[in-house]
Amino acid sequence: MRPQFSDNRLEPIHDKVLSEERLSFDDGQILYESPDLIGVGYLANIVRERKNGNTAYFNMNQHIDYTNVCILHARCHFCAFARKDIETEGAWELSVDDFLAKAMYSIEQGCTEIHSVGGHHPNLPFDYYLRLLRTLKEQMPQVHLKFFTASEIHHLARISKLSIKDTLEALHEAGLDSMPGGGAEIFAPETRDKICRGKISAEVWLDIHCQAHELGIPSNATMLYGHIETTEDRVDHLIRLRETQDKSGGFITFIPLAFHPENTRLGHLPSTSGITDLRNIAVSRLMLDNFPHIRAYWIMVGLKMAQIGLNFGADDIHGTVTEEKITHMAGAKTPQVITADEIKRLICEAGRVPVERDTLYNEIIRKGNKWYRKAA
Ligand code: V47
Repeated sequence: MRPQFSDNRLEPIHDKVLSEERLSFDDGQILYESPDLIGVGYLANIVRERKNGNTAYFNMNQHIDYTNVCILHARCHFCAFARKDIETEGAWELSVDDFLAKAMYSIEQGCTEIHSVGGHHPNLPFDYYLRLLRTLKEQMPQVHLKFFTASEIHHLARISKLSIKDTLEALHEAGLDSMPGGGAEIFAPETRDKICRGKISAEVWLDIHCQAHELGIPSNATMLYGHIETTEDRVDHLIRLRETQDKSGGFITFIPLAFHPENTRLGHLPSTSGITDLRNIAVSRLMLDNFPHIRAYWIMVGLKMAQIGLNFGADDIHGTVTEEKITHMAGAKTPQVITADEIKRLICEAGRVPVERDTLYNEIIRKGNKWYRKAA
């Protein structure tokens, strides 16, 4: 039975979704502007269930940010995390030993992934990053290390005086398993320039991910929404990611990131609404036809919205986290940790089937304190 859309511009998009035809830039604009959010969510859910059935994924992970000292601290207007130097209030740098101690604690709690990003530190030598990865891999070889945004990789290439490819290869060899999707912000050059002048361009961000994919390092992608970007900027961002994925194929998950204004230089802007959050989840599911997974990142959209997001295109709710800085320093009211049982309860209540995954979406099986990856 065909649904009744209150916005008839969704009719031809519905036909395309049913016949698995790629959506155009104009379709993306309509999806962002349509007053029929339920209709947009219905369409996204078709793609979500086609790709991932009734499953909703989560993982047991820990965020450990090695430093927030950042040479770009004055450039990124959306950031409440960065500090000028270690003397500034709220700044930190973790030694390899401190990092290891935090990671060990998480591993004892059953985490399968460490997610780590940091500022572009002016003095930490390249060797610090290699030692960090090597030490963790030695101590916890079964744990997946998802480290360093493309922007950090660019910084590391600069301080090591290596090419991007050689930098990635050295990090991979030291233990890097995949890269998170941060640093993408918004690709459209005029808007990007206004919110983070001097940060790597869209072209460089995309090229670094392509090079990582060629070396067998998969990655995620993000888009920061809810600041000064236009709907054209959002559609442009999604299409650039889709085109890159056509070429390189190494993106795993797309994570729309809801801007949190508190303590940032964009603090006059309002927080995103539930409608905007759900729409970004749904439109990304529809436009990114070649991305296997879309995440409702509960840290940023809240647990309640993430739960609803599972019926608006998302098939993943992120993980247990333990300690999160980037969003909480910008005023997030969500908790910093949630138990696996609570995640499972929320997923079941949303009518989905919870599956614990590792970073690459292999199912995790647990027996007592032990876990292993289910053979495909
Ligand atoms: O690049 C910074 C964003 C990103 C704010 O790949 C902010 O699995 C909202 O990318 N309000 C880093 N967002 C986080 C990130 C991420 C998170 C979870 C999972 C993964 C993954 C990646 O956070 C930054 C920037 O776009 N950000 N400040 C803020 N005030």
